[in-house]
Amino acid sequence: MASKLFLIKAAKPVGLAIAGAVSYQGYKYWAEAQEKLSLTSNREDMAALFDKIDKDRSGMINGNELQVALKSSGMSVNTLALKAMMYHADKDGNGELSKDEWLDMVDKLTTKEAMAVDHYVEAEMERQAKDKEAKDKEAKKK
Ligand SMILES: [Ca+2]
Ligand SMILES: [Ca+2]
Repeated sequence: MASKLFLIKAAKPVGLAIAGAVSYQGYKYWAEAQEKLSLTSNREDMAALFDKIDKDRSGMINGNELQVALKSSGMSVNTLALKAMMYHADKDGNGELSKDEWLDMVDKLTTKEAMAVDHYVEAEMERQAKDKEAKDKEAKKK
């Protein structure tokens, strides 16, 4: 928790830092959803899943549709979590997920690079926390 706060303080500008934090939270929820929704790297399956989640067949997945899909797979998300998820995946910012945005998100979750990025973020947070600890110790010595 402390390392997360530090990351927010360390990054500038503040608006971007908060966006980054929300996006990171969203990513965490997506990682959980990956298991629940059984997301795989099979694009055909994932395109079919998109159509299944898109209940009104608008060609877009909105927040409600995502929430219903998650709930029926046993993952209940609150409004904030849902917003973070949509925020993370909604590249053009129109508030809904197109099939391309959906497939990109699934790709990100199911490729090895995505896992590497996730580990990188965690490692970076840890490193910053340790840096701060070391600096605090150094400051006390003087
Ligand atoms: Ca829809
Ligand atoms: Ca969109």
